[in-house]
Amino acid sequence: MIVRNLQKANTSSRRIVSPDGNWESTRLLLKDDGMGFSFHITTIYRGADFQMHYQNHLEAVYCIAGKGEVEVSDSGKKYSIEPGTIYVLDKHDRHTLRAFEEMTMACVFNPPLNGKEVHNAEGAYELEAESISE
Ligand code: 9YT
Repeated sequence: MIVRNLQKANTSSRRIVSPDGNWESTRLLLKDDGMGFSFHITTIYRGADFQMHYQNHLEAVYCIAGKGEVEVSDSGKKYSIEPGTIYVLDKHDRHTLRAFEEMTMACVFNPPLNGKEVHNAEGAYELEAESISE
């Protein structure tokens, strides 16, 4: 069994702060854990407005707190995000995420992240990345 605690993980190398200033994410479960997915608690900072395109991953994002919207780039369709909303990028959808308030999200990635990933120029994570030490 694996048991971890978010408050403790927040003070470890599991907490990744995005260099673009839009988000931070504490990665509670990663590839090395062998579950076939990774699980993160992500904070999207208030005012963030950025595009992502997870070409190499599927992602599900559940909103725990805060308010925002996600816009699907191909269709221009916008969906409000509030506590209880889940959006699922089942088609590797290019999308823009906007935070009207700071948002707390639970994120699941398949395949799992290694640990240190931040977005590349296209808003994707590479499949190869450094893992974390603890
Ligand atoms: C919702 C989203 O994709 N935010 C970017 C950070 C990502 N969830 C992560 O790496 O944990």
